[in-house]
Amino acid sequence: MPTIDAQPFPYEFGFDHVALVCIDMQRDFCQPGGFAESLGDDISKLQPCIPVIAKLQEAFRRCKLPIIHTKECHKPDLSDLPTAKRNRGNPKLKIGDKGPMGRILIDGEPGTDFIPECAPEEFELVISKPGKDTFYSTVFDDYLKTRKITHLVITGVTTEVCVQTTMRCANDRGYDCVLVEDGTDSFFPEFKDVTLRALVAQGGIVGWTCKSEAILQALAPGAPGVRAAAA
Ligand code: TIU
Repeated sequence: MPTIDAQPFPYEFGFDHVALVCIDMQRDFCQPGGFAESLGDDISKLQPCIPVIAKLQEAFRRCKLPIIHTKECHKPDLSDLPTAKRNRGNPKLKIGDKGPMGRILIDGEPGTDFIPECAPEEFELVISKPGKDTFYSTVFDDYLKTRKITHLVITGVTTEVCVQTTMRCANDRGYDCVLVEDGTDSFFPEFKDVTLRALVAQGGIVGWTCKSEAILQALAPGAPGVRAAAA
């Protein structure tokens, strides 16, 4: 049972009960010419977490531990898109409209797909979620309960929107969550900083944060328990 360096105190997880969660590493959020950039967001701010998440995915795959990928998107008929969400933001370019990489945030469109650096592999769970919260209107909770997963290593974008929302909702459901500090980014670095601080304040009121290196060390070949988990 590894115990890793974390804030506000060490984080312990069992190899049989942990999963990596990669939130919304989608082309429309992270790549040039996508939805976010067309709204004026600075996508360069989201680039640092990409190689970190790729490394964590590699380590979880090597240890045969589950990885869950989410994408924020809606059905082509927009039946799962609340009018309030469609009308929010820039009125010139709405969810469902034709954007630079296909219909914006519609499942199956090129811009909605994962960036290649962090893309799912065969048999990894992909959750298409209509909300910021990964639990809302998805199989996430059922999947975790069926597999007896109790500990979530959380990564993705953006820190204060879908990442924070998912972590708070997971915490309320009893999951022990650690957010990887260098495995998440925001268009607004000051929001990332304050989110990381807020999550662990008051004795870890929402959970833990850690550096990716702490997770990678715990999953490194030869680390205690790793060989057994990979067998
Ligand atoms: N994935 C996610 O956070 N969705 C967003 O809309 N984030 C923004 O920061 N806009």
